[in-house]
Amino acid sequence: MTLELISFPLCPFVQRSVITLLHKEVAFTLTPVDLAHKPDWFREVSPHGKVPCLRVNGSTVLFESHVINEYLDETVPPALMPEDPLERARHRAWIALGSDVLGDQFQMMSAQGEERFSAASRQLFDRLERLEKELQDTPLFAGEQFSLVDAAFAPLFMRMEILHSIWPLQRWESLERIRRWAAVLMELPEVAGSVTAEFPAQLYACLSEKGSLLLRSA
Ligand SMILES: N[C@@H](CCC(=O)N[C@@H](CS)C(=O)NCC(=O)O)C(=O)O
Repeated sequence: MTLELISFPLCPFVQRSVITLLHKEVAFTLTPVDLAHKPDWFREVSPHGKVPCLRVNGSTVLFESHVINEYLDETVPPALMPEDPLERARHRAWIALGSDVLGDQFQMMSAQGEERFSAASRQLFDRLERLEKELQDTPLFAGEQFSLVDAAFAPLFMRMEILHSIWPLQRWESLERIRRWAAVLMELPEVAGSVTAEFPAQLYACLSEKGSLLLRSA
């Protein structure tokens, strides 16, 4: 099986799939795309013009990070989704919430004005506080075993920690269980290795280019 992940270096949805591929120790290639100038071949393979896309065996192209990750999970051991259908559905639901929160985080990071920043950060932290209540006192979402929920939230947490180091976010500080979970995730080789050493500087440069309020307030 050949796996080509069509990617963009700063995309947290791509990172979810990179983490899953690294966790499963499966060989893959990365094809970066300039999202500001999408090439024709990319428009043809990606129905919604977004990354990640996974090209399997040089032909079939999958899109949507949760679909890609579930396909990888069904075809490459070890299984990272629970066997029990109800528990599996619960994991899918939290992964979907993680996608919404990534949207909030993007809005918060891109906001140039106080009003948009406050609305995005309020929604982000309200949702994270609900997640905090769901967590048990375990190192990872589902206990000791790594799951696709871990792969889904790790990119969000990595960005939160970088943002928090630039501009301390009080409500992030107070999410004790999430931050303990985040600390465990950041130590995992598949998470640490899912970005390059330049990632924090690239994120900073992107925020600066957007005129992010976060940097102006730092
Ligand atoms: N729901 C999608 C979201 C993917 C997404 O939003 N990707 C962004 C980059 S982080 C993208 O490709 N944006 C390009 C565009 O919207 O034109 C997933 O989970 O894969």
